[in-house]
Amino acid sequence: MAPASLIDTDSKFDPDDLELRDAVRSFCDNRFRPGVSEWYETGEFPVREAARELGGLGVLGMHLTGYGCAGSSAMAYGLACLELEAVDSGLRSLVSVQGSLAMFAIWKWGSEEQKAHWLPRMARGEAIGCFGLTEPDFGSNPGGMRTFARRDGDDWVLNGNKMWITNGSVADVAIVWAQTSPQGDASGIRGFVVPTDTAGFSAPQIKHKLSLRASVTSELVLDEVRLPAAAVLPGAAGLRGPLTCLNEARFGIVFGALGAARDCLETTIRYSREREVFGRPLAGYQLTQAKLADMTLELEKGMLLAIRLGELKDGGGLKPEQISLGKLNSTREALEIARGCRTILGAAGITGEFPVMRHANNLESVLTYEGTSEIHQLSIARAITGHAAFN
Ligand code: TGC
Ligand code: FAD
Repeated sequence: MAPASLIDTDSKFDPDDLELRDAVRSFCDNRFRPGVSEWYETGEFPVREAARELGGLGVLGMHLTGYGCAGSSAMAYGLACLELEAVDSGLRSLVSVQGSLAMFAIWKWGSEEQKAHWLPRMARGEAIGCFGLTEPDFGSNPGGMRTFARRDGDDWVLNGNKMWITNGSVADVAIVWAQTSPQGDASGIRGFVVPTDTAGFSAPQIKHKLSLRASVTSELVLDEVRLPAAAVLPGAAGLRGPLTCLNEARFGIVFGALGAARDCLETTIRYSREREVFGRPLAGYQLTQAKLADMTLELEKGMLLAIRLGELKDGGGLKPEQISLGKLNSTREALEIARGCRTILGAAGITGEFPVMRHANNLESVLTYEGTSEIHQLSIARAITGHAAFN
């Protein structure tokens, strides 16, 4: 069990949400924790099997309503993300991309046919989704995307490349964002539901990652991919379409990254009490205690911010710049905590025997995806100054 929070953050959650949190924690500890170090080392993660099991647990699209989704509170979704990421960021990524990006895009912007066709199977983990926004030359600035969808009669024909796409090569369906305006107006960006067995679609896996190794990351290649008129997401026009989905996944990361931090801290407190240096436990030295106290403080502060954002989201009033505060804080501080914990573990900290360096390496990706720290700083600063400094 995780150590109790010194400020009893559990008292801020509903009993039902805590019950769900405990169920996710226990499932992940039993099912995923034992194998995760090896999956990370080999870079082989059984996505399809894991998706079915996570579907059975009810966490895929859990905060959506209808179509086989649980309709949980935002807070419960955040807590589930926290427990998933306490095992590995790759596990939380799977759930984020499936539920908050691919399923949410269909749920929020899709037609009734698209929803009925994909969502129940995706909620059960029988169909896997991916979300293709980033391109090789357009990551932080997706508005410049070059993937193009042209009309041909009633059909759409897609050409282009997406990069760094989680679950791309194992997905059954890809949500692909493409420009439809020859002038490149941001308002021309549309979303397409692309079954991955469509001719012209391929998804080579990206190898040699040193972070998020228990997760599949791929390129998407779209070469004259012909889709019927019904493949477009009717509700989404402009950059607002994909960015609205990012809000959902970023919210999950606010809680999720703190799970990785908690796991590092728990491991390190245990280690420091057992490890003897100069004849007595490492935990008894003031320098170690200062580090542990500071890291505990950051984790508690991070939880308070996450809980406040959860309250705002459950109340229906969470704004993008508020999510940016949480995403920036949780990822930055979780990475600092992981690195601080690594120093306390000494040489043992660099091995896979402990989860700390794996979390630290994963958090480098988490710091970057779903908007880099710099993008979130700019988003916060735009809200407080009224000046947009992105370009
Ligand atoms: P900007 O002019 O600010 O906005 C264009 C339109 O979008 C609206 N908008 C938003 N809508 C909803 N939510 C948000 N967060 C929004 N931010 C902006 C805005 O109101 C406007 O709408 P309209 O109707 O007036 O046209 O756009 P910009 O081009 O200046 O860009 C803003 C910026 C830089 C913040 C945005 O491009 C951005 O967030 N960039 C970061 C890209 C990013 O995060 N990519 C993530 C890809 S997916 C991923 O990483 C998955 S990782 C796997 C995992 O989660 O585990
Ligand atoms: P760039 O945009 O090239 O940024 C490089 C550096 O420049 C960063 O430090 C950035 O902060 C900084 N920078 C950029 N603009 C500014 C500015 N205006 N002012 C100051 N500094 C700036 N994308 C998807 O669409 N779907 C996915 O499923 C997905 N999964 C991912 C999984 C992993 C493991 C990783 C690592 C990435 C994934 N991504 C995914 C891509 C991710 O969203 C992008 O990597 C991210 O948005 C940053 O884009 P970039 O890597 O092109 O960096």
